Amino acid sequence: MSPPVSFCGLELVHPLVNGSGTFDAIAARRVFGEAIVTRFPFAAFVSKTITLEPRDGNPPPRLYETAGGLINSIGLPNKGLKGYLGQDLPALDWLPVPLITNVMGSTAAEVSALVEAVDARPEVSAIELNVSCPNVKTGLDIGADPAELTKLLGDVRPLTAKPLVVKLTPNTADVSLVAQAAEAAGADAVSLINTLRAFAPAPGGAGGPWLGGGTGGLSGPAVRTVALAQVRAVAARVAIPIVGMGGVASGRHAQDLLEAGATLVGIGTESFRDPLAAERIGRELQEIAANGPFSAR
Ligand code: RRO
Repeated sequence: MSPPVSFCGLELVHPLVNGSGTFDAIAARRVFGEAIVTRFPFAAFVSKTITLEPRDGNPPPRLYETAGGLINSIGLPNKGLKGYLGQDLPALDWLPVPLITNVMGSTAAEVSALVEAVDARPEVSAIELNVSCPNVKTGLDIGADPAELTKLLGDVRPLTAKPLVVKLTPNTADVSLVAQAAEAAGADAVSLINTLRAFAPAPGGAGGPWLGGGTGGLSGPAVRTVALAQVRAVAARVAIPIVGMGGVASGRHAQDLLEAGATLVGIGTESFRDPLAAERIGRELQEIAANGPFSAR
């Protein structure tokens, strides 16, 4: 086992978590049964993003495979706050690790309502704020602009004493400035990277999009070095813990992010290929710890 990690007051048994939206614990329980309880691959479970109202998500196609990566345009399908609290939370009562609930809203009022409601639930150990959402007035992602994020956290931070993690977007001029704003406004941690904005052309030309939602977000091996650069830049500017993620498919990749300054490492796209990838990555991390930096290269 990798060493336990203290993260915003949570004692985690190792440093690997899932990236929001890349592992469905309720479906995993259905498919793997009791085995997923005893062999849960993550040290904390991060929920898919929830919104105030239910959403169907984007029209298909929602995925596009590209060289070394995956472009998604899922569009936040979820049961909404009421469905999450009433159906998903009870269906997750077997989780052997802390639950981090990821929320997103397009106004401060929406985010506040989500945070207040989730804060009231003892099953939730921490809240992750997905700020890759366009401001309805400016059209800019809230998380792309330090001033916007400062304003949002000014409203939301006082609403919860639970650890508040801000999931940063890489689609901004300087992610470290946004991270600094998050820290100054009271965030307990930041997580990065979300997906890189990308466009998948429809086959047959004519310049149209393949994805039903138009543009999408790129993840997977192609973004790993971008994640390393952004985590390093953020680590140089903030003292709060960082959850680093982006293209991690091996223990070596996870170790690289830890060395870049991350406290925890998120596994995302690799879990689509192998839902128990995090277990293997954890073993590889241990091997590196035991045998030194040139093992498992
Ligand atoms: O649901 C999505 O399409 C989605 C979200 Br909310 C996100 O934060 N990142 C992403 O790549 N896809």
